[in-house]
Amino acid sequence: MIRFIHTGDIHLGLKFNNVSFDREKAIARRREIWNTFERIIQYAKEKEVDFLFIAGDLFEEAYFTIGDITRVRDNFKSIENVNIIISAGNHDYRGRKSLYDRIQWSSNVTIFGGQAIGKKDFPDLNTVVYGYSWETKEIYDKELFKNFIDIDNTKNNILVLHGDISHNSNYLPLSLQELKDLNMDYIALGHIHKPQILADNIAYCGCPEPLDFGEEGERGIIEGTIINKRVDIKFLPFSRRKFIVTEIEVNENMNYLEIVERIKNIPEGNRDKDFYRITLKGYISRSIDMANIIKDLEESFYHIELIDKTIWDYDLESLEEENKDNIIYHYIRTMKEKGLDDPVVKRALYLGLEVLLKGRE
Ligand SMILES: [Mn+2]
Repeated sequence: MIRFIHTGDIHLGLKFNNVSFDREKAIARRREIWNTFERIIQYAKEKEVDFLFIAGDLFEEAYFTIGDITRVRDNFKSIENVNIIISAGNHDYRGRKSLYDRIQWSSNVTIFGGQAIGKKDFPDLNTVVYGYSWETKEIYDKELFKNFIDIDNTKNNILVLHGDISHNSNYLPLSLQELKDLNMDYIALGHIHKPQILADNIAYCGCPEPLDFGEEGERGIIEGTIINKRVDIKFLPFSRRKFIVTEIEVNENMNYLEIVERIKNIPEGNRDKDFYRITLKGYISRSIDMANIIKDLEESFYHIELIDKTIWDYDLESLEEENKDNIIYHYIRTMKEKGLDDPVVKRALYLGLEVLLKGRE
């Protein structure tokens, strides 16, 4: 039996320059990614796994320093009983001046090269691990498996690879069928940040920490075992924070406090920790001060972005009364005849009124 952890797409060192949260949170997020990486290392030690597979994009080449890579090395060195296997990806590609080659690694670390698929034998564990590191930022068509030699089926065979399961990609296009045809016991993939188990023995682990609002949902690592050539994997949530994008419906009968409470009681996630982007929809009383709502909520959430898509509610009877001589009256009458029970008509009426009333002012 062998035990492993599969991770990748950690993006250590990322600076978060183009995100919607502020500088302070960006700096904190950068530190959190380091902490999560170090939690993975600790977890691998506690669980006494045989292998830690890192399927590329361990770090951000553009922002990484020799000090940073030294910190990575020291982490790896601290779990010398765990075999660490790295296939570099597009963000940490192993080019001529790669940081991977500027440091002395402990003997438990294997970093694959980029000419062809490499192979490392672990006879004590009856396991062979295959891998391949990117040497450039993009790979169009590599025909990686063209000359792939038959594997030894008496051993556990594992492939660690960073690539894109897609017909047309600049990021090492792969097909699920060609991967299946390799007859590996497990294929640990990286590149896609959303965790996806593609077959019993093929998975993207996803990033352990989500990087922005495009990366909603649970993030974590994959834990697995191979017993008598049968792989068993499970996804383990591991991220410190989540990104949550959702909508909340309000109505014209809700007062200020009720609206604030409705948002605070959002069922998804944990407002002390997670990043929220909430779109507010429905009709809202004209007396509600949206700017104040946002201020009040900022104190209750670690991070909240409120997108206001509400429609102002109007007192139709008094509007008709005040506008007996003009178009507003006729507009309300016409729409009422169409039937305000139809939500599309009601929405059209209220949006139209907003325009007409603004024009009048
Ligand atoms: Mn990638």
